[in-house]
Amino acid sequence: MTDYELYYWPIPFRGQFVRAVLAHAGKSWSEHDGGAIAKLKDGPPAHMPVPFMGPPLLIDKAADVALSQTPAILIYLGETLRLLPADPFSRALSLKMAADANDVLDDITLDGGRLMWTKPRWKAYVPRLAKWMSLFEETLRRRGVEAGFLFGATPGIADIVTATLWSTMGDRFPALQALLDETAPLTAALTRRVAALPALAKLAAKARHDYGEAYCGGQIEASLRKVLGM
Ligand SMILES: N[C@@H](CCC(=O)N[C@@H](CS)C(=O)NCC(=O)O)C(=O)O
Repeated sequence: MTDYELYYWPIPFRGQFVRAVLAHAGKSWSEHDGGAIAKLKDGPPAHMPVPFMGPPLLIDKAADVALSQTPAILIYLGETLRLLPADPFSRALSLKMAADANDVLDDITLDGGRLMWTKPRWKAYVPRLAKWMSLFEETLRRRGVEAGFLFGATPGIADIVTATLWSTMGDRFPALQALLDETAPLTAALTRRVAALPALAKLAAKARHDYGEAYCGGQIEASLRKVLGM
């Protein structure tokens, strides 16, 4: 009997934010395979635990509630697992950072593979990816995050999401890790600190074991690997 049920593809992409928060909080969850996700997603809304277009979808069994939309799930977990700061502005800033991280994933997949990466398209995009990195960096700089975490003495949703975004990407694509190290050193350092926390390091090792090199999956990942010369 697990605490949660997660519907997400067997890849370390958007749903990895949710896995990371659950792992960090010491919660247990079970996952459904691709067939079950497709059946639910393509079935009638009346049969859905929550009306949703795309996974992740999380069911909190004890509370008997279900949510989709990654930032909504993250904020719900932040509230219920006490991983959000106390003051309203910092809470909203945590949501803003989760939404930014989710937007980066839309960007790097060209909105879920509506188009494929080509060399010219990637070349034109790299400054925007570097800009995303420098936006995280500026937030960290303004908050003076040199050794600790974004909103206090312990990691919260914003730290976990930031670290999961950049560590998963950097681990799969060394060229993008190099871009992060060069463009956003505070962010790279926070990412290393948070990703090294035992529960998150264990989750990353599990992702490597379960999903191999996979990142966002599908043809869009193949095109990303191609433009990165991999
Ligand atoms: N805005 C949604 C996007 C969800 C989404 O795009 N999910 C992808 C996987 S990363 C999917 O499989 N979508 C299928 C679809 O939209 O039909 C979120 O933040 O959760």
